[in-house]
Formats: sequence, structure tokens, C-alpha cells
Amino acid sequence: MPGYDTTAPQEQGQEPAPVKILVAGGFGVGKTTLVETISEIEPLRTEERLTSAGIGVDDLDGIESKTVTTVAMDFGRLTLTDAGVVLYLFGTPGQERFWFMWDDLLNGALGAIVLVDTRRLDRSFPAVDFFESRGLPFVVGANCFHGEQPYTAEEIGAALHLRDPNTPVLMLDARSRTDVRGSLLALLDLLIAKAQAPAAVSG
Ligand SMILES: Nc1nc2c(ncn2[C@@H]2O[C@H](COP(=O)(O)OP(=O)(O)O)[C@@H](O)[C@H]2O)c(=O)[nH]1
Ligand SMILES: [Mg+2]
Repeated sequence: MPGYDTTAPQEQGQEPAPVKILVAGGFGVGKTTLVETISEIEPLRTEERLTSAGIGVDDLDGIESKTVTTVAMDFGRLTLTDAGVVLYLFGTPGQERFWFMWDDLLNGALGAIVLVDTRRLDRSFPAVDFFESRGLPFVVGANCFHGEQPYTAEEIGAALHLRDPNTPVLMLDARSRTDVRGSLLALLDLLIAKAQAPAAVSG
């Protein structure tokens, strides 16, 4: 398939373990941007131009210059050689009309990153609720849209009513490779910590 990177060295003959990660959050929080920023393959995306057909369905209130929307999902890949894993990133569709896909997307996923825009935090509540109810570990990425974030991680966590107060809340710019990589590594750390923790409390 054109665009696929076949040059990644597999030293020691050790195949990196595939890890499925979901990238979720409300409409316009930066999911497509995040997958594009970090993917080592040309990200697959299914986008359509927002048209009058989306009025009332896609709530554009306060979202500047957004003219395309992800219809189904974004897909990207990132090999983390040191960690011995290859991440498969699935950007979930933000709009409520695609909720029926979420259970399928959850299939085989080990963790998620929930992006939030603190100017419109409510748009990411459904993603938080969904992962908490399904028990999927996640980190929160607070997208700093104007280069700054007026709230602290603690304030954002409290405003999101995170069930697990130890859920990492990270400040990031979805356009920054360093930031996105850092948030994915934080998620991996969380997954490893959960895997090593003695039998987790179940609700
Ligand atoms: N300033 C800034 N703009 C961003 C950031 N992330 C995304 N954007 C912009 O916000 C808009 C929505 O992002 P998009 O990735 O399409 O959101 P999605 O609906 O969650 O996929 C786009 O115009 C992006 O260029 C960010 O971290 N900082
Ligand atoms: Mg998108």
C-alpha cells in the first residue's frame, strides 16, 4: 500500500506489540490534528466538508474556521521502539450521531486519550463518561488553543468530575509532536501501572 513505512528497523527480531489507543473528545478539540501530528503513516481519515446539512447537528458555536469534520474516524500509527510497542491510533468521531460506533471502536482498545478544550469542557463529558463506565484507562489532554491554559490540571480534573482522581491531566498542543508523544507515553505509563497493580477494585 503506498504511504506505508516499511523501513522501521526490527532489531533483535523482536516485533513490537500492537496497542490500540482511542483518541476521543468533543467536536473540534483536536483529535484529527493529534493523529496527523504523530502518525508515521499518512493518516487515513474520512472527512467531509461541513455543509448546511450539518447545521443543528454539528454545533459550530465558537469553533473558528472549522470547515471539515471527521465523519467516521481518523487512523494513524506510531512505533515506540524503546517501549517495544506500536500504537494504532483511532480518532473517534466526535458527533453524537456516530455514537453507535463507539462500542465497536472499544473492541481491543487498551486505553484512550480524551482531548478537552477548556472553553467547551462539556463537549468532552460524554467521552469521559463512556470510558469510565466501560473501565477503559485514559489520560486527559487539555488542548491549549491560544498557547496558554488558564486552568491548572487539578482544576480541569475537578471540573470533569473524574472518577479516578489520579487520572493524569496533561497540557498539550495537538500540533506539537513532543506534546502528543508525551501524552501517549503518559498513557502507556498508566497502562503499565494498572497492569502491575494488584487486582483492581471493581465497582
Ligand atoms: N491553536 C491550536 N489549534 C488547534 C490545536 N489542535 C487543533 N487545532 C485546530 O482546531 C481545529 C479543530 O481541530 P480538529 O483536529 O479538526 O478537531 P477534531 O474535530 O477533534 O478532529 C482545527 O482548525 C485545528 O487546526 C491546538 O492544539 N492549538
Ligand atoms: Mg476530526
